[in-house]
Amino acid sequence: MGVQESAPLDVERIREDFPILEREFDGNRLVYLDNAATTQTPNQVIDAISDYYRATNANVHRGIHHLSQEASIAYEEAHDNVARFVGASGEREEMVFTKNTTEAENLVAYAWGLNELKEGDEVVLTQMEHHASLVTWQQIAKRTGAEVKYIGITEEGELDMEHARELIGEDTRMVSVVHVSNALGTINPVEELADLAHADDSLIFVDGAQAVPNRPVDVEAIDADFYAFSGHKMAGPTGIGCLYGKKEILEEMEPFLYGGEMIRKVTFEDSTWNDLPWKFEAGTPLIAQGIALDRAIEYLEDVGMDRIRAHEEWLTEYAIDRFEEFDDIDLYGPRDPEKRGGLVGFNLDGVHAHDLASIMNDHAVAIRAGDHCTQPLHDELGTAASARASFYLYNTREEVDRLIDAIDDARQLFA
Ligand code: 7TS
Repeated sequence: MGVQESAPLDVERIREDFPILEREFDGNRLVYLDNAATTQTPNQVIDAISDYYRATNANVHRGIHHLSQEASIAYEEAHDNVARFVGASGEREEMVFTKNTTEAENLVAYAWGLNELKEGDEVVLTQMEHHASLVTWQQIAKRTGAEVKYIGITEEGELDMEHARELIGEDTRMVSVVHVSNALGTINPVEELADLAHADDSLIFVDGAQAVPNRPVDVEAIDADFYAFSGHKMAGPTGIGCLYGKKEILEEMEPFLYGGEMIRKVTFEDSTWNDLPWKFEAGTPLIAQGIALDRAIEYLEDVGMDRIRAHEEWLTEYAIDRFEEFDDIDLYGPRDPEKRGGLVGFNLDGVHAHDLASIMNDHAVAIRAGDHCTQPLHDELGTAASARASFYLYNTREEVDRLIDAIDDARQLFA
């Protein structure tokens, strides 16, 4: 196979931090391969949440008492740390906390798109966009008269860059692309797409929900204008997402939500806005979640993002090799593990993906089946649904074998 046989990570040690992985169902140890939907949470992050409520809980920005000061410092510093984690040198001013990636997409679509787009303008997406991006830009385009165009994909499941060069032109105002596809696993050439966008004075929004959790990401090296991701897909809690935006663009943008915390001066007639990023964080923000996400990032950095990436490649290579033993399995996305993230979408001939996931569940193997919020992509692939196994730093090759055994069981049942 041309790869090392031992895991790049000390998985046994890592698994001690994730108590949920010890769960058993009908005597079978859980095999959790649904990490692209949400990842599990280590004790360190669970403790950060309970420690916060036990010792620090207070509202931020507004109190002068000890607890509020402590909570404010921890919450504000979380922005700096998350910004640094993805290479944003503007620190907190360039890092807005949102509810999730979806809200980050909507923030930009409403606050920038609704004000800036007009008839004749074009928004260029890819055919592999998650609905979070696709539906959002589609609806904002309808409201503004702008047109949405989609970069096609090749047989191999990669972006058709020739098509991208044709589509991105002088009418393009926004290019919104997924960094790593949640359905195909494809890693897209976002640096090249950023160059294409900027050559035509367009902005670029990169959806990094499946990229930031498992590889080093540098938003400045990509030259992304906006970059979004979700805490719950990177060992953090639910309820927090992150929007990186270049400071000069965020400064020019109107707010997305109005209310307390995001204002500087309010009269009965008008209001002015707070500094970045608070201008985009109306109301009581995601305090516990932000602090816990900071702890998740520290956890991932301690393990090492390069090593997490290597581990996923090591698992994906093995999974693809195992899948390729069978000619009744259709695999989606590029075969080369260096061109894809740690997830594998597939279908087993003659078995609906939902039935497959249900048989997997009988083996305590958790995978996802469906359209993975990429319905138009599945139409292009000619299938209503696919099954998907997705890996994280605590998964093992033995778990991939359990997946393959469970598929074999499905094969026997449906034969
Ligand atoms: N973008 C991509 C590429 C995603 O994979 C997801 C979630 C989102 C955006 C939205 O993230 P959220 O945190 O706002 O929900 N993807 C999936 C998935 O593949 N299965 O469940 C959620």
